[in-house]
Amino acid sequence: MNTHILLGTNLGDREGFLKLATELIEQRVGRVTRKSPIYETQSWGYQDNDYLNQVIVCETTLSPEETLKATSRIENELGRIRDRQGYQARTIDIDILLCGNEVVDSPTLTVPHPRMQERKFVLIPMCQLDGNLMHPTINKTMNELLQQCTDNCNVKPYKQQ
Ligand code: PH2
Ligand code: MG
Ligand code: MG
Repeated sequence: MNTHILLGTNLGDREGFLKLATELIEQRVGRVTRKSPIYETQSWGYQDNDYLNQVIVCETTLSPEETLKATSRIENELGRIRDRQGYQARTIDIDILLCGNEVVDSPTLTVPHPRMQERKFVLIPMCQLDGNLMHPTINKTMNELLQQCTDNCNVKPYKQQ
């Protein structure tokens, strides 16, 4: 199954954390077949340092719940600290966006990611990978979702890649 995963980081060696997270995902979840460009993005939903965001596609035989377990462990190993409620700066955040066309709604995991369509820092890299990809429950393409998205947080390509 093709899993789309969003990486986000706004603390420490951001580029290094993207690279490390991708390597660990490749080892433990499955082959990483696609990577979007990296974007530098304004913090969405609260005031904080700018993020680096990237979407990767991973070919996996794990179930979505098993993927979540593996990615949560990677977040912990890369020093992510969750010590209060709400958003906070993080070395790495690994969010499952899509698991093929599967729909998951459990107490620990919701797929498709319930807020992806509200966020340009997700939709812009998704469109770079495949603007014609259909969202499995909204039934609109990534291009259509980006066109109708009203988020005005800044998203710009990061350096030369
Ligand atoms: N993640 C959040 C909250 N805000 N803003 C940006 N730009 N990128 C993120 O990955 C991000 C965010 C919660 O996970
Ligand atoms: Mg997140
Ligand atoms: Mg998360």
